[in-house]
Amino acid sequence: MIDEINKLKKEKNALILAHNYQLLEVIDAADYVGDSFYLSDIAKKSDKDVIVLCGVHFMAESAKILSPEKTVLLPVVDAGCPLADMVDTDKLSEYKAKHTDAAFVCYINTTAEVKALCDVVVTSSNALKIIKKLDNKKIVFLPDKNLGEYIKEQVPEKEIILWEGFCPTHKKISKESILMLKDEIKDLVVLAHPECEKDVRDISDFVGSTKEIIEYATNTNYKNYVIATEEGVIHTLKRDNPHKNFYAPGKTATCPNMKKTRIKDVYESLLYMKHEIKVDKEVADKARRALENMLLLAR
Ligand code: CIZ
Repeated sequence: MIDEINKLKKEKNALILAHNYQLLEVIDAADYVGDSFYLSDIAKKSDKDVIVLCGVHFMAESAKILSPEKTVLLPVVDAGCPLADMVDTDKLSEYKAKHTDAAFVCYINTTAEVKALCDVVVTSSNALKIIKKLDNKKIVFLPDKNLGEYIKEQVPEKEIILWEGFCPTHKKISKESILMLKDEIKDLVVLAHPECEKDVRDISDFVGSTKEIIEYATNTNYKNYVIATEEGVIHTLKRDNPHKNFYAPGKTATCPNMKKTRIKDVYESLLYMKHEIKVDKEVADKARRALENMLLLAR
């Protein structure tokens, strides 16, 4: 299938991008693997005509907004993100009317309509850096409450108003499952994603995005790590660091949406040019401004 995919890639002048949470069979077929910021940036800079984005809907949408001239394909049409669906645009407009002195900062895990209503988009890799650079003292951060709370702890000088959103997969990672592993395994280093609950973050040795977790585990010389984020990251870490041990905190850290894409979906996506992502022009133009602000401020 990889050979067929490579043939189609040449024929259609296409690039395959995969998120860190994808299945290993998809990661192995991808030209680039990373977080959504990295993937959007690669899509934007690429000279290919077609981008196959193996991830969830908001990621393909962000790539399309940043590269409107390209054809962006999402192999599985119903690969969504429950966190991205936790913002109602009417409620967001009410917040905007109420907090006119605030900068509206949204996580990349949002729909194009929500990005269009915000000043700047952030990812877990660059949220802290970008929020520190903003002139506004007051920030409305949406939708992930845990990531927002984590930033709030690092930037006490800002008044950060949080939304009540959460990632169901990260929410299921429990402090108890980590403590149990720590009891069993000596010198276990705990690496957690900021979308985890506060009690998990508080017992962690390092908190960071998927990219930062991968870099930390690869560039340090410990033997045993527990990875408190979606388990796809563990497969990549094991493949690239065969002499280290990586443990999952229990059996719950699997994002069902990220695991919908199989290698055969990537093949069919290229073969039938499905599913093409389209974004309304007016919404895309406004959302692009917020995404480009991210690219600018993250430098
Ligand atoms: O930014 C991303 O792609 C997400 C959703 C998480 C991360 O930390 O990479």
